[in-house]
Formats: sequence, structure tokens, C-alpha cells
Amino acid sequence: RPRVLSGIQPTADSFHLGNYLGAVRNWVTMQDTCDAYYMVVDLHAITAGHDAKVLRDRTRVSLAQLLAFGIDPTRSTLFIQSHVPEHAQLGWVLSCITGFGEASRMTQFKDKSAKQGAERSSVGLFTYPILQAADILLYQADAVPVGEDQRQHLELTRDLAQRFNHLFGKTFTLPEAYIPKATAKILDLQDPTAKMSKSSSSPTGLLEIMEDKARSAKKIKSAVTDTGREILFDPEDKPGVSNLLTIYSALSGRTIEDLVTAYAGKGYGDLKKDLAEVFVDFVTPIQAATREYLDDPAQLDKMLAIGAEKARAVASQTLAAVYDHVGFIPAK
Ligand code: AQP
Repeated sequence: RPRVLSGIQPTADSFHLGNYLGAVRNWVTMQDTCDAYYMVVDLHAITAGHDAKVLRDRTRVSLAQLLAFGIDPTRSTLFIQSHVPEHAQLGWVLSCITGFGEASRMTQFKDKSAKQGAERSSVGLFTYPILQAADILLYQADAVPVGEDQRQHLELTRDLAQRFNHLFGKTFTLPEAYIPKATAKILDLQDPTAKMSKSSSSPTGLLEIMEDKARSAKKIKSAVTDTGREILFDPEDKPGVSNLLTIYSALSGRTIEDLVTAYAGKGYGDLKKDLAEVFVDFVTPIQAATREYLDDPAQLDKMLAIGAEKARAVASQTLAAVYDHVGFIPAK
């Protein structure tokens, strides 16, 4: 069975719909066909300033949401990144074979550091994609289900794996990004030229899974749509309506063609009203299940201990091989 790995940051009180449709939905389906490793990446969550208590809470909420979405710890290995020290250890080794110029070309760093001010950005934010490469390569992952925004980081991961294999002998599997086109980039409801994002979307542009349902419905009903009146799928000229159709199709299982036919002659208001209902029906059981998982912290901790042990069994083997290949003498 191919091995898959992916992670998500505990940087908000709720995941947004882009996180689910772009990544986590595929994690759920891949559990059946793959040897799956999924983690909440808390080491990545401290790169841009944070509060310790908030991080602790968000890490638990993130895990509870993953379980509620259908990640099943008996079929996949679910764990917290900081429970496996090998991530940081391999991250260091990989940072020593990464060019400064190469790391400087990462567009996510450029965007995020531009917002914070380059002087104030942390070195951790800069080296984040190298730690992400370590996350993936430690597990010898064949495939990495992520959204479009992670494509460049995946390319860096492959380059580093290839470079390491070339310099020190075959050690790492070369991972492929798994980015199904239809939901690779869910757009901001208020600015459908930008991705829906935890850190940069305005509150009204972001559909959060855990937020008040009436509020979500209102956001959908006031989403920016395009000029003209026809409901057509045309991402170039009608990005707003096309984004709503993409979300509708993904949540309902109906094809875009089917929706376009069904809404012929109807208005944007009809589409939005129906989509709001579809969204509320989708999040209602997810919200309830998330709360149930949060109500049983002992059970969550037990599951995490098992996940960490399973993850470490793989990660420690890879790190031992890496240390040996680079010439570190093992501790006796
Ligand atoms: N808008 C999106 N459409 C499709 N996929 C998306 N992802 C994020 N936004 C979209 C995917 O969600 C996974 C987890 O993301 P992350 O926690 O690593 O955060 P991120 O990629 O940095 O995106 P966020 O959640 O919007 O946060 P910020 O605001 O920090 O950029 C990834 O697989 C990602 O591709």
C-alpha cells in the first residue's frame, strides 16, 4: 500500500472550508487505500508568534475536528508533530543541504513576511518549508495530499530528497504531491481572486467549520458574485459564482454540469440560499462530533499516545539511517 502523509496547523479555533475540501477530505478517503500518517503540526504553529494556552487549546480542537471529519485512528496514524522529536532533528540536517537562495524563493514566506515586515519575521518562518520536508521524508511518504498553495513546498521537498540521496546514498523516497484540481484552491468569499485563508481572509470571506451556523449562512448569502446574472462555471470571468459552484458540488456530490443545468434561469440568490443550507447540513454533525471528542480529553490523550508511538517507530528508523549516512557516530 502506498504511504501518505499530511499535516495541518493548529493556528485557528476552527479549520476553514478550504482546509477541508483542499486537504482533509482527501485524507479521509485515502485511509482506505493507503498507509496513512496525519498530524497536527504544532512546531509549525509557533513560527509567527503565538500564545501558549491558545496553542494548547487549538491543538486539541484541531485533533477533535480531524476525528469528526472521519480520520479514524484505527485505520491511520494520527499524532502531534512535537511528540516525535525526529522532525526537528531531520529538519536541522536538511537545512544544512538547503541553499539560502533556494529557501528565499518560497513564495509563502515572501507573502507572509511581507505582511509582518521582513525584519520582524522569524527565522522559523523562513525555514518552515525545510521542516515540512523533514515531516514528509521521515515517513518515506509516496504521496502528500495538500492544497495548491503547498505545491512549491512539495517541489522543495523532492529537490532536497534527491540532493540528499545523491550526496549520501539512497535514503529517501521521492514524494508526489496529490492535489486534485477541482478543490485545489477554495477562494475567499469576499475576494474570489485570493485563496480562503486562516491568516489573510477577512472574517466574512472565511467559512469556518465550527462557527455559528446562522453566521455562515449569512456569509454565503452575501458572498461576492460577478457581473451578469447567469449561473455558469467560468473561473476566469466569473470567479465568485464558480467558487460557489465548486463548493456546492464538493459538499453535495452533484457535478458542476448538473448544478449549472439545475440553476438555468434562476438567480444568484437562489444558488446562495441553497448552498447555505447544504453547508449548514454538512457542518451540523461535524460540530456535534467535535464537541463530543473535546468532552473526553482522556480518550484523546490515549489515542495520541498510540499515534505518537506508531509514528516514532517509522521516524526513528529513517533518522537513524540519515545520521549514519551523514557520518554521525551512534551513541553507545
Ligand atoms: N483555500 C484553500 N483551498 C484549498 N486548500 C487549502 N488549504 C489551505 N487553504 C486552502 C490546505 O489546507 C491544508 C492545511 O493548511 P495549513 O494548516 O498548513 O495552512 P495553510 O496552507 O497555510 O493555509 P491556511 O489554513 O489558510 O492558513 P494560512 O492563512 O496560514 O495560509 C494544506 O494542505 C493547505 O494546502
